[in-house]
Amino acid sequence: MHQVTLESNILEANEALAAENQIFFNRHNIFVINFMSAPGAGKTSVLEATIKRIKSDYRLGVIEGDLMTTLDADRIAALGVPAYQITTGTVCHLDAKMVHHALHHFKVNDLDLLLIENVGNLVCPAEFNLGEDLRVMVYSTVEGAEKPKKYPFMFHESQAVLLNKIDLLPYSGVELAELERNVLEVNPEAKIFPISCRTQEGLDEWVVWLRNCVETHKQNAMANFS
Ligand SMILES: Nc1nc2c(ncn2[C@@H]2O[C@H](COP(=O)(O)OP(=O)(O)OP(=O)(O)O)[C@@H](O)[C@H]2O)c(=O)[nH]1
Ligand SMILES: [Zn+2]
Ligand SMILES: [Zn+2]
Repeated sequence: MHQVTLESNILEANEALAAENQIFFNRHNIFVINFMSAPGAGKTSVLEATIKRIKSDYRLGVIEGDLMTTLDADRIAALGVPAYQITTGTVCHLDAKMVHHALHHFKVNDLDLLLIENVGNLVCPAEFNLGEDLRVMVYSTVEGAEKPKKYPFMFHESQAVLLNKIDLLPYSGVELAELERNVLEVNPEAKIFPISCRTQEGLDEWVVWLRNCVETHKQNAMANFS
């Protein structure tokens, strides 16, 4: 019982800070994406593939969340994009306060898009709002077609679900159509992209959709402003 109360207090406090982040992002015209997945599903690989496709059109910044190392931020910095690594120690998700602090390490007036890679964890990152505009889940198809039913929350909370590593499908016995059905059962609104960061299949389609989201958001923001 105590634990439940404590958790709801933590989540409430986080919501308040996330709302502040959102106001800040809107004021600075920064579109923010929160990438979530279980460990190793391919978040950093998706970021690399996405950045290569959009970096000439948008001014990018990346926040990396990890328990220990700066390995992921090093991979992003190698692409010439400003990257800041939050090392959470034992905390298995990012929260709004950590993102707020990380923002001090960026020139926020020079950002169009902020890409956030959450800590690899299939459960609690989806509970912590960061003030983002878009939530994207990366799922490694080889983990099984049934996982959306067993771990529904992150699938439910994401606007886009990237079904990664489809190059491995022939070896895994997982049926893509069944996996897609299960994602849609949990989240009928989800936009699903089967992709492979190894072969690059499906990534162009994902980036077309992403660009469209960003442009729609910009137009809505301008309409509200005028
Ligand atoms: N075969 C195959 N391997 C992939 C694909 N995408 C990523 N990988 C591999 O999967 C492993 C994990 O990829 P990452 O991009 O580091 O995954 P991540 O979600 O960022 O991992 P964490 O940050 O540790 O949670 C790496 O060895 C990648 O090379 C893919 O589409 N196909
Ligand atoms: Zn990563
Ligand atoms: Zn956690």
